Amino acid sequence: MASAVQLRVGGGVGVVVIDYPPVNALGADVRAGLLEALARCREDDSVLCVVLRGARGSFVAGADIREFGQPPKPPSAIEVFAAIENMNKPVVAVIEGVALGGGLELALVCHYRLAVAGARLGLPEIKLGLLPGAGGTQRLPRLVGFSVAAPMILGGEPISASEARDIGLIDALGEGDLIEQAMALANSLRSTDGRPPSIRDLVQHVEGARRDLATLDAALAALVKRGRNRRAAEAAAKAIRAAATEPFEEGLKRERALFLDLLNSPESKAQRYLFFAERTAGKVPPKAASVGPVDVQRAAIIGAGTMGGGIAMCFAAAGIPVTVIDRDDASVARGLGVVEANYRKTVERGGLSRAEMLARLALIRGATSWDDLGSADVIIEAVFEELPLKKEIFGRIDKVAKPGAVLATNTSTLDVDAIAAATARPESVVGMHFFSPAHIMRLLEIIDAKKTGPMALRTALMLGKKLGKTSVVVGVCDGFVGNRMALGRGAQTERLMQEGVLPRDIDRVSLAFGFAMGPCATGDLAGLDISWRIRKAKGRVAPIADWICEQGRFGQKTGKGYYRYEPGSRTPIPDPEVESFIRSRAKSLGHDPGAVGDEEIFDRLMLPMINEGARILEERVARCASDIDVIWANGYGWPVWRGGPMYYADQVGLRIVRDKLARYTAKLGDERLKPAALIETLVGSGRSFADLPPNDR
Ligand code: 3H9
Repeated sequence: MASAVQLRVGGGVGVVVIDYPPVNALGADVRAGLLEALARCREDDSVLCVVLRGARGSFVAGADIREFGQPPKPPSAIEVFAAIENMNKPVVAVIEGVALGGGLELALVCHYRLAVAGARLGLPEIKLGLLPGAGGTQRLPRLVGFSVAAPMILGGEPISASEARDIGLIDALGEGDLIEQAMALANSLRSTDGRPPSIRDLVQHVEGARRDLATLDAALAALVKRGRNRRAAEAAAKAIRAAATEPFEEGLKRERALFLDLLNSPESKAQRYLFFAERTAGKVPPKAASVGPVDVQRAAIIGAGTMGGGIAMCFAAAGIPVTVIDRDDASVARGLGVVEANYRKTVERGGLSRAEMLARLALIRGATSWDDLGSADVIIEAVFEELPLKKEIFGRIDKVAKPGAVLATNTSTLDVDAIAAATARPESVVGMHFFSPAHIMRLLEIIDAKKTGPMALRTALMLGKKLGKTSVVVGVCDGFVGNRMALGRGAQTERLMQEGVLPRDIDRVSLAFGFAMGPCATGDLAGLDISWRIRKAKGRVAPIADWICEQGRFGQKTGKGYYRYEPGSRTPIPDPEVESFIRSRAKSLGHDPGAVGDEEIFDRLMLPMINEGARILEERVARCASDIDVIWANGYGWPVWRGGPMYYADQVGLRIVRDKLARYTAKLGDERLKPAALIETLVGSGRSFADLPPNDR
């Protein structure tokens, strides 16, 4: 038998163990091994019951994603699953760790399911631009009902073992001797005709859904609307509907056809690319490979503003006690008040239990005294974006922090080398650039400054993982990767407005591409005064953006920015005051408002980002193109089903990118649009960004 699956027979039970590192995915060897093990169990009269489990404390993480796009290798998952479902002896899935995607589908063809506390169960295929392709869309609704199954399939979020028990996805929570418990379960639930029960035969939920298809359709339509990859969401909804309207076998066929269509879609390819890109980005770089991270038992944050509070919430969610320090009691109280209000809103929405809120609040303490810093293993500075202030703060931190503590700055643009130089221990200083709102946004840019030591870097990476972030290590430059590229786009946004293009047109073109928000609405959300302050400090001028700030229009927080907002609403409404200013300014500069078409707007927003990304690679600020894509997909609303800006450029073709950049350089006389040397080199050698090996930063 293939070593990916082991069978142990004894005491009336056949224990089948899937052992296929790293995550027991259902690769070809696993599928073949399962068929063989089942055949042996079927023939062996001493086996009364089969237990299926995963090695190394985890069940199965799904299909082997690395096999997608390769010629299919028999046996198929469908074939193996049918063999399990039709087995003449009960098969019990014992779930530890994760049962995801094809892993949960495997558990659904078993006759009984048992999961231990801490296990996570779900169908995350939608996050890869797919739908469950081995019966998940047909069996899950039959087992737990359509109203529970549909959000699990279209949302892709896994649930806990106790939630799974509550909705009837598993038969029991496992504890103690799991094999014995599995056997007892199979015996106690044995059906009267002696044949093990199959989910495919359950009719109650199907009949219910058929009686009220309008409700199902409305629920599916609402979920599709929320889907990021519309094509995958629509396909998943169709498959779920088929579970209600078609016989089981027909539903399976429908699901399969929809799955195969998605598998070949450019959207899913892009999302699968991002899946592996995120894992590559999270790897410990060689520089930090030989050291262990600091064991972070206690954290401190300096600055109780929006960022500081959000970061504190990340620590509390990870169970790490954190002290938030600000200059006076009022600032601390204000900051912690915002944190508490955020939690309350989440509790009201059902996103957190009251008990969990209280537990998290108990982990966050406010203080005004710097003495508290002495016990922290990591200190994160999150004060205003002003270099002299940050340097002064690091000088003070240096005096009170314990030896070996990691000192992190949350700067989004400033020179981490200069900040580190304010201390006598620059090797302990690292950048940890969280994105706002910090407790929600997944991206963490970790800035590996010139003197950042391996321990500080390793700790930042470990913390990123603990805090549930997607981390990317980058080097020092103005704005690091994300903001530096956004700055390139920002310059063109400003320039387009000077030529009479309205914020709503810029945003419309961005939304049509798939961005969750356009750059103008994003600016309004983030607060326009922040970049105004940075521009003034750096002596930069942006006539339209500056005028908007001079009118006191700082975005949503003042009820107006590029747009206006009704009280209590976040919906941007085009504002005639701004639009007439833009139009008249354009005319005074000799431009014809309305002359720039959508294609040019799109190119001028997109190409500067790609060009800047190429320069970032040239300068080794980022390790590889896919790291840049991870940053944009996780921190800047880039549509995941388009992979990321560098991936997108490769799909368009670098020659086209280069030629367009050259054309806009000539037209606009803007040197920043001149094709980066790296793009010229790659075009010259017929290569793409993806062909570049990771550099050794
Ligand atoms: C599916 O099932 C389709 C079916 O409906 C139809 C057909 C049956 N395949 O994330 P980590 C690798 S679609 C291959 O760093 P963690 C990953 O690349 C699938 N490889 O660890 C990495 O490799 P490396 C539906 C996989 O502990 C290593 O495992 N399932 C797969 O933070 C460790 O990964 C999913 O979408 C895979 N399925 O998290 C689940 N999964 O070390 C996707 C992981 O070489 N996976 N790898 O870089 C996950 O969510 C997380 O990886 C998991 C572990 C929670 C499992």
